[in-house]
Amino acid sequence: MTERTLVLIKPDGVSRGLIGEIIRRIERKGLALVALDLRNATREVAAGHYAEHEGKPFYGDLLDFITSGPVVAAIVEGPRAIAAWRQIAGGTDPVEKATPGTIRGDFALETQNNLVHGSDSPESAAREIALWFPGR
Ligand code: RTP
Ligand code: MG
Repeated sequence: MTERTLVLIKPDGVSRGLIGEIIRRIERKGLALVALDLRNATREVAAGHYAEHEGKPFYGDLLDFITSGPVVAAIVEGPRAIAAWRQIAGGTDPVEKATPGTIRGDFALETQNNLVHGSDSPESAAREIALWFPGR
């Protein structure tokens, strides 16, 4: 079943020059890019995006981080795209959870600065796509 997911390359991924590397892995897996945009997230979009984490100890730092520089926002499509992208990205903690061969496992060291985001369910994907790409 074809599915859509919202992918972000976070500010650390952009500033470290990893856009090409990350896009390459999306395409190599066989997933399709159906929208792609470099932009600065507003505080409002960032807060909407991470609403589920409001109140957690890392929430303020997370909003500061995600608005600290440009991000790449993308809609990625394919069979089981949500799980497929999370497989490529690797677990949230790049050392304890992400395995070598994943984006986080290969290129990241810290849980906050873990390079990429992917929607975690069809409901999250629909909400996040509407937030980042209204009308898409
Ligand atoms: P994401 O939403 O960014 O795809 O990552 P995820 O599902 O793997 O992780 P999630 O639990 O949704 O956390 C969202 C992002 O918040 C930062 N975080 N920091 N310092 C901490 O303990 C902590 N925990 C999470 C990470 O940037 C994580 O990706
Ligand atoms: Mg998440």
